[in-house]
Amino acid sequence: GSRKFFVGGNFKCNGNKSSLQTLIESIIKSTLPASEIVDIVVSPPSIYLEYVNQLVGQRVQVAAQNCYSETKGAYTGEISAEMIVDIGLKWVILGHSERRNLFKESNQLIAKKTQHALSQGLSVIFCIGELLEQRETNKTEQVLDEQLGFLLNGVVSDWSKVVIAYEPVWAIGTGKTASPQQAQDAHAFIRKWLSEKVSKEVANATRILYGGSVTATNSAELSKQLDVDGFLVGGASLVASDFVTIINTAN
Ligand code: G2H
Repeated sequence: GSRKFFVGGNFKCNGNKSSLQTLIESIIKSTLPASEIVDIVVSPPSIYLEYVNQLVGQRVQVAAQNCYSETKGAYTGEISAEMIVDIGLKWVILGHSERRNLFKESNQLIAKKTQHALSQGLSVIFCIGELLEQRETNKTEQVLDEQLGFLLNGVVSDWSKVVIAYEPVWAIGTGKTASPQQAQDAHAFIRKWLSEKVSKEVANATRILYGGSVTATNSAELSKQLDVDGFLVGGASLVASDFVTIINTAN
Protein backbone atom coordinates (compact mmCIF):
# COMPACT_ATOMS: atom_id res chain seq x y z
CA GLY A 1 0.00 0.00 0.00
CA SER A 2 0.95 3.65 -0.12
CA ARG A 3 0.98 4.09 3.65
CA LYS A 4 4.11 3.37 5.65
CA PHE A 5 3.49 0.58 8.16
CA PHE A 6 3.59 1.60 11.82
CA VAL A 7 4.19 -0.54 14.90
CA GLY A 8 3.89 0.94 18.36
CA GLY A 9 4.85 -0.83 21.58
CA ASN A 10 2.72 0.42 24.44
CA PHE A 11 4.55 -0.75 27.55
CA LYS A 12 1.79 0.67 29.79
CA CYS A 13 2.79 0.64 33.50
CA ASN A 14 5.45 -2.05 33.13
CA GLY A 15 9.21 -2.34 33.36
CA ASN A 16 12.10 -0.94 35.32
CA LYS A 17 15.49 0.40 34.26
CA SER A 18 17.02 -3.03 34.09
CA SER A 19 14.20 -4.77 32.18
CA LEU A 20 13.74 -1.83 29.81
CA GLN A 21 17.44 -1.84 28.98
CA THR A 22 17.35 -5.55 28.20
CA LEU A 23 14.16 -5.18 26.12
CA ILE A 24 15.35 -2.18 24.08
CA GLU A 25 18.80 -3.64 23.48
CA SER A 26 17.37 -6.86 22.12
CA ILE A 27 14.87 -5.03 19.91
CA ILE A 28 17.47 -2.74 18.33
CA LYS A 29 20.04 -5.48 17.74
CA SER A 30 17.43 -7.57 15.88
CA THR A 31 16.95 -7.53 12.12
CA LEU A 32 14.35 -4.83 11.49
CA PRO A 33 12.84 -3.65 8.21
CA ALA A 34 14.23 -0.38 6.82
CA SER A 35 12.86 2.89 8.12
CA GLU A 36 11.15 3.49 4.75
CA ILE A 37 9.10 0.33 5.39
CA VAL A 38 7.94 0.76 8.98
CA ASP A 39 7.88 3.33 11.74
CA ILE A 40 8.72 1.77 15.11
CA VAL A 41 7.73 3.65 18.25
CA VAL A 42 7.99 2.40 21.84
CA SER A 43 6.13 3.94 24.74
CA PRO A 44 7.51 3.41 28.25
CA PRO A 45 6.11 4.92 31.46
CA SER A 46 6.79 8.67 31.55
CA ILE A 47 9.43 8.37 34.27
CA TYR A 48 11.54 6.28 31.86
CA LEU A 49 10.98 8.30 28.66
CA GLU A 50 14.35 10.00 28.67
CA TYR A 51 16.15 6.85 29.80
CA VAL A 52 14.62 4.78 27.00
CA ASN A 53 15.22 7.55 24.47
CA GLN A 54 18.93 7.30 25.25
CA LEU A 55 18.86 3.56 24.55
CA VAL A 56 16.86 3.36 21.31
CA GLY A 57 19.34 4.83 18.82
CA GLN A 58 18.21 6.06 15.41
CA ARG A 59 15.88 3.30 14.23
CA VAL A 60 13.31 3.37 17.01
CA GLN A 61 11.34 6.38 18.26
CA VAL A 62 9.79 7.01 21.67
CA ALA A 63 6.25 8.09 22.57
CA ALA A 64 4.74 9.28 25.82
CA GLN A 65 1.63 7.36 26.90
CA ASN A 66 -0.33 10.49 27.77
CA CYS A 67 0.02 14.20 28.41
CA TYR A 68 -2.12 17.02 29.75
CA SER A 69 -3.91 19.72 27.78
CA GLU A 70 -2.12 22.70 29.36
CA THR A 71 1.41 24.04 29.04
CA LYS A 72 2.21 24.15 32.76
CA GLY A 73 0.71 24.95 36.11
CA ALA A 74 -0.95 23.42 39.14
CA TYR A 75 -1.79 20.01 37.66
CA THR A 76 -0.19 17.60 40.12
CA GLY A 77 0.94 14.37 38.53
CA GLU A 78 0.62 15.53 34.93
CA ILE A 79 3.21 16.10 32.21
CA SER A 80 2.81 18.56 29.34
CA ALA A 81 3.32 18.29 25.60
CA GLU A 82 5.99 20.99 25.98
CA MET A 83 7.94 18.74 28.34
CA ILE A 84 7.77 15.83 25.90
CA VAL A 85 9.10 18.11 23.15
CA ASP A 86 11.73 19.47 25.54
CA ILE A 87 13.30 16.05 26.08
CA GLY A 88 13.44 15.55 22.31
CA LEU A 89 10.45 13.30 21.64
CA LYS A 90 7.96 13.54 18.77
CA TRP A 91 5.08 11.26 19.79
CA VAL A 92 2.31 10.92 22.33
CA ILE A 93 -0.49 8.38 22.70
CA LEU A 94 -3.83 10.02 23.57
CA GLY A 95 -7.25 8.60 24.33
CA HIS A 96 -6.09 5.09 25.13
CA SER A 97 -9.02 3.02 26.38
CA GLU A 98 -7.37 2.69 29.78
CA ARG A 99 -7.26 6.49 30.04
CA ARG A 100 -10.89 6.68 28.92
CA ASN A 101 -12.27 3.88 31.08
CA LEU A 102 -10.06 3.54 34.18
CA PHE A 103 -9.23 7.25 34.53
CA LYS A 104 -12.52 8.57 33.15
CA GLU A 105 -11.05 10.86 30.50
CA SER A 106 -13.82 12.40 28.43
CA ASN A 107 -13.92 12.88 24.69
CA GLN A 108 -13.74 16.64 25.36
CA LEU A 109 -10.56 16.35 27.43
CA ILE A 110 -8.93 14.01 24.91
CA ALA A 111 -9.76 16.47 22.11
CA LYS A 112 -8.25 19.33 24.11
CA LYS A 113 -5.10 17.30 24.75
CA THR A 114 -4.88 16.36 21.06
CA GLN A 115 -5.25 19.95 19.91
CA HIS A 116 -2.61 21.14 22.34
CA ALA A 117 -0.14 18.33 21.60
CA LEU A 118 -0.44 18.98 17.84
CA SER A 119 0.01 22.72 18.41
CA GLN A 120 3.36 21.92 20.00
CA GLY A 121 4.44 19.86 16.99
CA LEU A 122 3.92 16.43 18.55
CA SER A 123 2.48 13.59 16.51
CA VAL A 124 -0.46 11.88 18.15
CA ILE A 125 -1.49 8.23 18.25
CA PHE A 126 -5.21 8.79 18.78
CA CYS A 127 -6.98 5.73 20.21
CA ILE A 128 -10.62 4.84 19.77
CA GLY A 129 -12.69 1.70 20.23
CA GLU A 130 -15.95 0.27 21.44
CA LEU A 131 -16.81 -1.61 24.64
CA LEU A 132 -18.09 -5.19 24.48
CA GLU A 133 -21.62 -4.12 25.31
CA GLN A 134 -21.54 -1.54 22.52
CA ARG A 135 -20.39 -4.16 19.98
CA GLU A 136 -23.05 -6.60 21.14
CA THR A 137 -25.76 -3.97 20.68
CA ASN A 138 -24.45 -3.06 17.20
CA LYS A 139 -23.24 0.36 18.29
CA THR A 140 -19.62 0.00 17.14
CA GLU A 141 -19.87 2.41 14.21
CA GLN A 142 -21.89 4.91 16.23
CA VAL A 143 -19.22 4.89 18.98
CA LEU A 144 -16.35 5.27 16.49
CA ASP A 145 -18.19 8.08 14.75
CA GLU A 146 -18.70 9.88 18.05
CA GLN A 147 -15.09 9.44 19.23
CA LEU A 148 -13.71 10.54 15.85
CA GLY A 149 -16.10 13.48 15.75
CA PHE A 150 -14.10 15.15 18.50
CA LEU A 151 -11.21 15.53 16.02
CA LEU A 152 -13.27 17.89 13.86
CA ASN A 153 -13.80 21.64 14.23
CA GLY A 154 -10.17 22.70 14.21
CA VAL A 155 -8.79 20.16 16.69
CA VAL A 156 -6.43 18.67 14.09
CA SER A 157 -4.16 21.29 12.55
CA ASP A 158 -2.09 18.76 10.57
CA TRP A 159 -3.49 15.31 9.72
CA SER A 160 -0.05 14.06 8.69
CA LYS A 161 0.75 14.13 12.43
CA VAL A 162 -2.15 11.88 13.41
CA VAL A 163 -2.15 8.08 13.52
CA ILE A 164 -5.44 6.44 14.52
CA ALA A 165 -5.40 3.30 16.65
CA TYR A 166 -8.55 1.19 16.60
CA GLU A 167 -8.61 -0.82 19.80
CA PRO A 168 -11.81 -2.69 20.59
CA VAL A 169 -11.92 -2.57 24.37
CA TRP A 170 -13.11 -6.17 24.63
CA ALA A 171 -9.89 -7.28 22.93
CA ILE A 172 -7.46 -5.36 25.12
CA GLY A 173 -5.28 -7.52 27.33
CA THR A 174 -7.97 -10.20 27.27
CA GLY A 175 -6.34 -12.58 24.80
CA LYS A 176 -9.46 -12.07 22.66
CA THR A 177 -8.35 -10.57 19.34
CA ALA A 178 -10.70 -9.08 16.78
CA SER A 179 -10.85 -11.39 13.79
CA PRO A 180 -9.06 -10.07 10.69
CA GLN A 181 -12.50 -9.38 9.18
CA GLN A 182 -13.77 -7.55 12.28
CA ALA A 183 -10.62 -5.41 12.27
CA GLN A 184 -10.88 -4.74 8.54
CA ASP A 185 -14.55 -3.74 8.84
CA ALA A 186 -13.83 -1.22 11.60
CA HIS A 187 -10.76 0.14 9.78
CA ALA A 188 -12.72 0.52 6.55
CA PHE A 189 -15.41 2.40 8.47
CA ILE A 190 -12.78 4.75 9.94
CA ARG A 191 -11.24 5.36 6.52
CA LYS A 192 -14.66 6.09 5.02
CA TRP A 193 -15.31 8.48 7.90
CA LEU A 194 -12.04 10.31 7.16
CA SER A 195 -12.93 10.50 3.50
CA GLU A 196 -16.38 11.95 4.20
CA LYS A 197 -15.56 14.21 7.16
CA VAL A 198 -12.04 15.35 6.31
CA SER A 199 -10.88 14.60 2.76
CA LYS A 200 -10.03 11.79 0.36
CA GLU A 201 -6.35 12.69 0.59
CA VAL A 202 -6.33 12.45 4.40
CA ALA A 203 -8.28 9.18 4.25
CA ASN A 204 -5.71 7.71 1.86
CA ALA A 205 -2.69 8.90 3.82
CA THR A 206 -3.69 8.32 7.45
CA ARG A 207 -2.35 5.19 9.14
CA ILE A 208 -5.00 3.18 11.00
CA LEU A 209 -3.49 0.75 13.52
CA TYR A 210 -5.13 -2.23 15.11
CA GLY A 211 -4.63 -2.81 18.85
CA GLY A 212 -5.95 -5.44 21.20
CA SER A 213 -4.15 -8.70 22.03
CA VAL A 214 -1.91 -8.55 18.96
CA THR A 215 0.60 -11.41 19.14
CA ALA A 216 3.48 -12.82 17.12
CA THR A 217 1.01 -15.46 15.94
CA ASN A 218 -1.99 -13.38 14.84
CA SER A 219 -0.21 -10.30 13.47
CA ALA A 220 0.57 -11.70 10.01
CA GLU A 221 -3.07 -12.38 9.15
CA LEU A 222 -4.24 -9.03 10.54
CA SER A 223 -1.54 -7.15 8.63
CA LYS A 224 -2.84 -8.54 5.33
CA GLN A 225 -6.10 -6.63 5.72
CA LEU A 226 -6.37 -3.77 3.25
CA ASP A 227 -6.99 -1.03 5.82
CA VAL A 228 -4.73 -2.32 8.63
CA ASP A 229 -1.62 -0.13 8.46
CA GLY A 230 0.10 -1.40 11.57
CA PHE A 231 -0.36 -2.22 15.21
CA LEU A 232 -0.41 -0.80 18.70
CA VAL A 233 0.93 -3.67 20.76
CA GLY A 234 0.66 -3.94 24.54
CA GLY A 235 1.60 -7.21 26.23
CA ALA A 236 3.51 -8.65 23.29
CA SER A 237 5.73 -5.56 23.04
CA LEU A 238 7.28 -6.53 26.39
CA VAL A 239 8.76 -9.67 24.79
CA ALA A 240 11.49 -8.58 22.36
CA SER A 241 11.26 -11.59 20.03
CA ASP A 242 7.45 -11.31 19.76
CA PHE A 243 7.57 -7.56 19.18
CA VAL A 244 10.23 -7.99 16.47
CA THR A 245 8.12 -10.67 14.77
CA ILE A 246 5.16 -8.27 14.76
CA ILE A 247 7.33 -5.45 13.38
CA ASN A 248 8.49 -7.75 10.59
CA THR A 249 4.94 -8.35 9.36
CA ALA A 250 5.54 -4.98 7.64
CA ASN A 251 7.58 -6.83 5.01
C1 G2H B 1 -4.31 -2.43 23.64
C2 G2H B 1 -2.97 -2.99 23.49
C3 G2H B 1 -1.93 -1.90 23.41
P1 G2H B 1 -2.67 -5.44 24.45
O1 G2H B 1 -4.38 -1.58 24.76
O2 G2H B 1 -2.34 -0.59 23.35
O3 G2H B 1 -2.68 -3.82 24.59
O4 G2H B 1 -1.90 -5.77 23.21
O5 G2H B 1 -1.99 -5.96 25.70
O6 G2H B 1 -4.10 -5.91 24.35
